[in-house]
Formats: sequence, C-alpha cells, structure tokens
Amino acid sequence: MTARIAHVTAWEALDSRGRPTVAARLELVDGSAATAHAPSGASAGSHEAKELRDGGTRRGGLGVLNAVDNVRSRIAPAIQGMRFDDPRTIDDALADLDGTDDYSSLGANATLAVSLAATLAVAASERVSVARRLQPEGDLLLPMPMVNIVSGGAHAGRSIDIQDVLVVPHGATSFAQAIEWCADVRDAASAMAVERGVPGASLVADEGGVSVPFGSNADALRFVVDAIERSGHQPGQDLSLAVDVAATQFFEDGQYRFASENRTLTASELIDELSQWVDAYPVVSIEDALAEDEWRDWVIATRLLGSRIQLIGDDHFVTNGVRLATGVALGSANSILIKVNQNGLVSRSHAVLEEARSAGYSTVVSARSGETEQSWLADFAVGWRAGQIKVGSTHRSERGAKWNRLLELEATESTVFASTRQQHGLPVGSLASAPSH
Ligand code: 2PG
Ligand code: MG
Repeated sequence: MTARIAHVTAWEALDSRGRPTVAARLELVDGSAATAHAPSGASAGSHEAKELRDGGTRRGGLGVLNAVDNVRSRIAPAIQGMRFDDPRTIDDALADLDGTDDYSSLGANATLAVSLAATLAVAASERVSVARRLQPEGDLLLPMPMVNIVSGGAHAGRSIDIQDVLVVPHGATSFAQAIEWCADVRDAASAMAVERGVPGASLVADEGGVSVPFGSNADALRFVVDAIERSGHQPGQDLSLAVDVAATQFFEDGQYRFASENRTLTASELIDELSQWVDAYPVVSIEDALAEDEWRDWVIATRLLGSRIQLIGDDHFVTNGVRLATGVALGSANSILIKVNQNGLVSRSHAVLEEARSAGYSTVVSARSGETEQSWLADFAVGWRAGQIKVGSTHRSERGAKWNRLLELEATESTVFASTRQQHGLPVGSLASAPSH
C-alpha cells in the first residue's frame, strides 16, 4: 500500500529520567499519524550513532532543541510529499540527507524519531498492529523476557560495578507466566533489601531494579538466586540469571576496576571471575563481558564460555553491521543486543538483526535506560521474531508499558511464546538443567 507524507514536526519531550528527548510526529495524507520518542542510554557505547545534545547551561547541556530544529527545518522539507511503499524508503532518504555514518549531522535522535514515526504511521494507516505489519502471516513469536532485578553501575550510583543482574524465566510456558515470575522475584528482592536496611524509598533505580550495597559483585548474583528461591521458584529450573557487566564503564588503562571490591583485574582475571560465576550460579547469559574494543579478549572469552552461555555484544556491536561483521569473522560473542537508537534508523536496525540471525547469533531487542511511556519496542521484538527482549525491571511505567504491550499481544493476537531453546536462541548447554519443552 502506497503512503504519502503530509506533514512532519518535532518538539522536545521528557524521558524517564526527566531528561529532554526528541518527539516527532508524522502525518500521512490519508489522515493516519504517529508520534515517536527517541530513547537514550546512560552507559552508551562510544561507537553508537550520535545523538545531538545542545550543550551549554540549559537543562545541564542535555537539551535537544537543535535536533528538533533539524527535524523541522531540514528533514520535514525533504520528506513531506514523499510517496513510499516501505518505511525503508524514508530511512534511505534520512541517511542520504544526513550524509555521515553516525548521523552526527542531523543527530541520531532526530533521524530515529522520524524513522520510528514513519514505521508507526504506516501500521496505523494499514489498520494493523506494528507487530503484524512486520510479520503479516503466521503465529507471532512472543520473546523471552530478560528482567532486571539488581541494578548497579551507571544506573544506580555504582553501588556495585556490574550494571545489572537479571532473570530469564525460561521455564515459563506463556509470556504472562514469564513476567509474573519475574515480578515475584522483583518483589522478593525488595523485601530482602528492606530487611538488609536499605531504605524503602531508594529501592527503584533507573531501570526499576533494586540498588543494594553488596560486599562484592558476586554477592549480587547470590542475592538474586536467593530472591528466586524466596519467591517460591526454582533457580536454574524456572528462572536463571543473566548479567550485564557493562565492562566498558570500569575499563581504565587497559584494566578492569572493581571499585566496590577495591580490586583491579586484567582481562584474563575478569574472564576467570566470570567463569567462576558461571560455575557457581545458574547464569545463562553475560552481556558486555569485556570493554567495547577489546576484540582479542572477546574472542578468548567466547572460546572459553560461548558453548555454555549466551555472550551478548551491546557496546561491543552497537547495532552496527560493520562491527557485527567483524565480530562474526573473528568469533567474538554469540549474541547481539539490538537497540534502534544505537543504529539511528529502524529498518537498518532490523537489517543488523537479520545479519546476526544468519550468522547463528541469538538476538535480544533492548530498551535504553532512558525511555518513555511508548511501547513500540514490544512490537518490534515480536514482529522481528527476535526471540528475546530486555526492558529493565517490572517497576516503573516506562518499563511496564512494554511488558503490558506484550501481554496485550498475547491476549489479542495469534501467538506462541519463545519458551523452547530454539526459539529464544540461548545456547543449549546453558539450559542443561532447565526442563525441555
Ligand atoms: C544497557 C542499557 C540498558 P543504557 O547497557 O544494556 O540496560 O543501558 O541504555 O544506559 O546504555
Ligand atoms: Mg548493556
């Protein structure tokens, strides 16, 4: 179905941390329209597409009025009146107009907001859900959630060095059951934190996890295993652990600084430490185990751990096809995090996901720490058959919006849940103790 753009505009909106973000609205001549907000990271990789921030003193330098102006004065005149069958055409026009590899001319927050609005407006025009537009035929695949329980690093005042300890409810047989189990664990974690003397008022970090001071990073893993048990579920059977190390954040002068433990580790010591965690706890997935550009150490870690667990590249790949291709050629990681704002355009993020899939890598669609109430991410994870999704915790409405949208899709569309090993793509070895389906 051919669509035609009538009008594009933009303004500055607020994200979940109260920071400015770009909102864009795109109207088609048939009257359909959509508004989209760009998400934003706090522990961003240095190779991500570049979001444009105003600098100066207003809003601590984080204003996006220049990016908004770029939508109004450069993008809108270039694409208003355009006809297209596929939103990819709009993305190509945005890439041409920008002319840089990282969208630093228009700002990736400007290109992404418009790219998102075009994707959403076309689905509205065709009167189908975004997930259905992306996958027109057959059962939709609901993703396995990866849910934050304990937050550290840049999202929680660096109470621990690693950024997240999450749970993966791989024993669940429906999405509703999966998210319910995660909420049970999150509740148990709150109760345990209060018992440890953490004031109730400080229990919600940037992504809704609990932030607890621990004696060591490994203690945070132990705490989540205990929370799974306390919630009445079985660690390793019902839910297992995932860790986002976000190692770039504490990489200094070629070494890894565990400030909370007053230890400095070489890459091989860090890999040893992670291997011990995998031996001691039911860990099925580790993200950003090493710093973003440490390719050689990534390959070593993949050789050592890649057959046992999922090793996800986030800052390492930044949803970038060139970095992914390098990783595939070298044998670095076996999984990729897909974040549309790391890439700058929706259709090109999808292309990277498809390249990863063809290389045999598992794919995890992910939110950012700075989000809004919008829920399109859930539709992308489903429509792209990603198999897994990471959104943060079960607390905070910008997180709940995505979980609630997945619950809605399960209730209203013809779906299957990615509860089998093949469908969510976690390495078979990592679930040796999990029940098979
Ligand atoms: C990550 C993300 C989301 P941020 O590291 O995976 O948890 O964090 O958006 O701050 O980069
Ligand atoms: Mg990460």
